[in-house]
Amino acid sequence: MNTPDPAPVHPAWLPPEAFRAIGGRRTLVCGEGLLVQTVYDEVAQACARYGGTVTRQRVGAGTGGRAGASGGPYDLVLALGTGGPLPAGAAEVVAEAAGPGPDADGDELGPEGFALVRRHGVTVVLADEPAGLLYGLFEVVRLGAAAFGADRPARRHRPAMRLRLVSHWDNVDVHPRMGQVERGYAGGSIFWRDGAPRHDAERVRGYARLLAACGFNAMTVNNVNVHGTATRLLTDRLDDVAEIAELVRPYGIRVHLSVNFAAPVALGELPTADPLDGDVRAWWAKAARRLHETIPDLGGFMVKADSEGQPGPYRYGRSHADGANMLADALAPYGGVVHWRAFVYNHHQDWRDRSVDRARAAYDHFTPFDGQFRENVILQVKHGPMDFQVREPVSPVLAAMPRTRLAVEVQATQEYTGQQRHVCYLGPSWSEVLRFAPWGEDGPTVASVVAGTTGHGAPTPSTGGDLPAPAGGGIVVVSNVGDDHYWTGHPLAQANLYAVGRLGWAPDLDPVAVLDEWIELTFTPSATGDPELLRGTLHALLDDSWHTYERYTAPLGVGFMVRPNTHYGPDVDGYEYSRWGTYHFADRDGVGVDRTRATGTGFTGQYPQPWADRYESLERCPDELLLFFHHVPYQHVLQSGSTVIQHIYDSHFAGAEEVAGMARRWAGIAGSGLVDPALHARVTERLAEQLRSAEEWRDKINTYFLRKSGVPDAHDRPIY
Ligand code: GCV
Repeated sequence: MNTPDPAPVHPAWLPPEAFRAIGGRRTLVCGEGLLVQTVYDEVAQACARYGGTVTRQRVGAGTGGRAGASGGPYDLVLALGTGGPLPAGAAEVVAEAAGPGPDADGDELGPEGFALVRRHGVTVVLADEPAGLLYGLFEVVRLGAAAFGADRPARRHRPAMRLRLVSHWDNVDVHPRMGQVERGYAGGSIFWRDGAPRHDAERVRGYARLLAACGFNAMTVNNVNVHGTATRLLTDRLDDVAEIAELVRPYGIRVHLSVNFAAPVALGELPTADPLDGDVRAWWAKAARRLHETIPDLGGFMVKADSEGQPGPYRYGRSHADGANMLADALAPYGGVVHWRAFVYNHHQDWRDRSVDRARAAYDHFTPFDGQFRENVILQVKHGPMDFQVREPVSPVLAAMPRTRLAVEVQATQEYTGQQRHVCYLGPSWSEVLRFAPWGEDGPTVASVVAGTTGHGAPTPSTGGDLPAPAGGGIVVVSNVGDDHYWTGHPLAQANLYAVGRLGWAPDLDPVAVLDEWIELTFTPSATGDPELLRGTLHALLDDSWHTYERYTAPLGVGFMVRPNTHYGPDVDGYEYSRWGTYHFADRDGVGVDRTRATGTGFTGQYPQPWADRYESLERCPDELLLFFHHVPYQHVLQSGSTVIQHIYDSHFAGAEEVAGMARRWAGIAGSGLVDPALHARVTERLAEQLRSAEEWRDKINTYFLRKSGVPDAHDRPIY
């Protein structure tokens, strides 16, 4: 067994000080269940530190009600609605929190919802089920002292999406090229080391707590590329998964497992993995039964099939629906789901063949099967049609499968956005994706598609009429966490994980307000000095950092000008003549990919109106996506009034300049006591690298395009 790292792990958005407001008060916790116990333990821990009291009231044995209402008075009551008499004072407030019953839209609080109200000096959180109480507790933590101030009218909180899952690309064995965590920029895996479990219970438990506090309820524990030992997590290494499930269960996090579609063959048990073969189906049914005997609340499987060399149903002449449904049938008796990834494309492309377009691939592969997937299959769609570039249009698949449960997949690990060496707060980017309205302004959003609420009277135009929405598949985020002291390598990258959890819970939240929550929880409670200076500095660094990153890297939505393999730093032609299908087609006359119906690959036709026409039109296509959809001459005039070539120069100079400004701003709070000196030093070191890299991007990109186009910079700045 490996020895856990003795260094204390950074508390991230749950430092003890964040519980000060609760810990100094009198709390009553009412109800039964594992998660209610967690709520009690959390409050008890806070009280031990800050001198408050907590009382636990259980349902009385044999009475069917609470074993008598405990005295009080209380400042905070956290109660399950199922519980019987409450102390005087609290009871009326609870009645108000319980409200008149279901909302106007007919929804109950549900398994994870809660109501929060403050009246007559008592703050009450009421939930129908234990998970709701836990989320309610973390809402009180977020509110801090404000939870105990002025009266608050009763407000119901429910997650928009039922499934909010963190996907770990953690390898069990160390992969020769990808290491312990594929695309991981925060050290080793918190679960695995060199083919074995790490048994670092404290860290895993702490992680589950952080996840619950920002709204997640599920995670996978191994990479979607399943190799070697990882295949056996399904069979003889199942106990390793059970150990993790046990640790995260008290925080309402369910474990899912990434599986190898060809596991029966890879494990040497069957000659085929054909999904229609009776023996194969029986093999999976047995595997699922064993899994659920060991981990009764296992959430299900995640599968990367027929993608980037992973095995899948194509090998047997079967469809993705055949493959996914076979696994879904195996899991159905236990209520499990299959997350089937739509990231399927030809990765042996010839750049000269303009008829193939990687952006088209997911739609072409999957939409013919709309309506053919089982109800417990979730098609997991990357937010853009390519691969987590800093700017992509929203994937058209999300608007094209009204009879399929869809999940949107986003990437917190900053594979293409600076690898946690650069500050790049992605909340605004994810918010744009979730708020995107594929059928036009007044239509449903991506958030409602993946929440499964588009059927509530909203048209699902691909079928021309109203359809009941399939249950939503929710949001999946590729984790940015490792065994680094700060969890995420760059301490400020914690904000990304926090934000995506919150946006999965409430996609309408303003990402800058979410950032503010994160700042308030993570930094302010322990800061000495002027908290407004700290808040201002962090906002100055983070708020617009996604746009800043976009400015100094690949322009106008063209993407993929990164170094092959590592995906860090600029290499304009690095992927231009390779097999991966990621081209920008820059030549002496112009740049960009013609994806129009009129003269290009026809990708614009995969969108519903109004976007199909808007993207098709050179005049109306949004500037920031122009080169994704069109090949244009360098002197093409953007809607902004600038030419493409001048925009490239200007944005690259501006982006690098902004990073220099960020570094100066951060240096301004050195030695102020506002943040821990070690954290300050870590961010300083990363900002220095970000500045170096941004200048490298600026110079490489500008030089490349100056040389290609021969058009000088209007401001005659040095370009080298
Ligand atoms: C897990 C990109 C990454 C791969 C990743 C893949 C995926 O291609 O570079 O490392 O593999 O996406 O999402 O499956």
